[in-house]
Amino acid sequence: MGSTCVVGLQWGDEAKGKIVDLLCDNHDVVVRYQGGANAGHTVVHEGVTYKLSLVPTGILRDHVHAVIANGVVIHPPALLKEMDALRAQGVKFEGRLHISDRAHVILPYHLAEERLTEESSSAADHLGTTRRGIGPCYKDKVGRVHGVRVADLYRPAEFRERLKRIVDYKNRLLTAMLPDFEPFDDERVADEYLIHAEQLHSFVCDATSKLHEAVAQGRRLMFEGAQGSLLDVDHGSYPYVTSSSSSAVGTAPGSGVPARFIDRWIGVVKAYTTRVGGGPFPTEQDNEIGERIRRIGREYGTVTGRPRRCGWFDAVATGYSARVSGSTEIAVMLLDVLSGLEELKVAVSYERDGRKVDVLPASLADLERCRPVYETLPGWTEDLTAARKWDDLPKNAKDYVEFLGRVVGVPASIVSVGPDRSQTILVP
Ligand code: 2SA
Ligand code: MG
Repeated sequence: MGSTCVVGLQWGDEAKGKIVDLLCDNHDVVVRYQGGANAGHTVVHEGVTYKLSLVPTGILRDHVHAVIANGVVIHPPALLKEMDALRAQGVKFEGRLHISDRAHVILPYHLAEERLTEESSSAADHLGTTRRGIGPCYKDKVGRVHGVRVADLYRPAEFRERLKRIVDYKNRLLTAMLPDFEPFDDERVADEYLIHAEQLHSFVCDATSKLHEAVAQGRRLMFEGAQGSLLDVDHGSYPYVTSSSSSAVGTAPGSGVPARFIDRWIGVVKAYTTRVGGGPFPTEQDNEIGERIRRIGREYGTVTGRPRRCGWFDAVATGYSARVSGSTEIAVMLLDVLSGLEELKVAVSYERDGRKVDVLPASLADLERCRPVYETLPGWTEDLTAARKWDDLPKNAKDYVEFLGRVVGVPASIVSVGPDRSQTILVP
């Protein structure tokens, strides 16, 4: 058996963490390859709830090595805080957590820059980000001149000197643009980050080489996506996306491990759709159906607490992202949330200006004009949370799952009816 990739096929929060945790039984290394502390994974493991953000889910299993690879952007205070919280819950990382020296570092001015675009600019330009400095850090990475990588923190003299120039540049920009901006003191920032660097030192390594060694030794890797494929900077609903390759295409650039080593590509979907933040959402139900889903599914952002927008399953958007992410199977999560709805709708195509549309259009304006064309399926009244095998599910629930597989284009292999490991059904 080879390596696996687990990504969300919608706009994030598909409960990927549960699937990753389950599959840890058969994997040796779990790799985060993109995103940063904007991610929020809630995992219930042996009855205990863990909140993970930057640290890969695999950390909860003693036999698993957890790698924060080069494609991730790291905010050291956020990472250290998360590590402290996990330590307090009894998780031990020594020798198991590996942080890439090529990963980029989020600095305090990135958070200020995000305030600039999310608060001070015209409301029409607000994206509804998590304000964790993700976009500005990736911008500096691609822009090259101001990018700071983890390795840079271990050359203190050069780091101080370079930070002075960067902070001077950012201060001038931010003073001009942001009302009541307090300029940063580069020496203080450097002092603070050098202490963080010291605390993280024993975990920092050449993660790319470590992963290559693991592959050569026949270890099984699992790539854990954060956010969802429709938030991918290249393939998602741009510009309402995150700044990384959050679909499965990001595994290779984000880790240095070629995609040919991965043979199982799991696309995780919710039985409905949610989205947090701005942007088009054709099947959104801004009504009592959406409220019901939000209430029963507890659909609030794990990082920001924002209520998530809720709606019907969108097979146009999800079929598209399954193709982009090369999904070989889908895992259908939170099926139990739909119990009690008389009928269920699934968008099977869109209609724009009287014409049928089967793919996600590139232009935001076009996507905003798309109206979903629904197919209606009968619901079920039974509570599903006690179901443990396929035949425990009512017929209409089985038909719904099979229908999703058909319209997305890859079969459903796993169904989840609750957060616990035991609430997982393998589709025969
Ligand atoms: P950012 O902060 O630059 O990545 O925001 C850009 C868009 O990406 C969305 N985004 C997310 N969507 C769903 N879940 C995410 N993680 C948290 C969670 C979010 C939270 O698990 O609930 O707590 O609010 C996540 N991270 C980024 C974001 O909403 C923007 O639309
Ligand atoms: Mg989440």
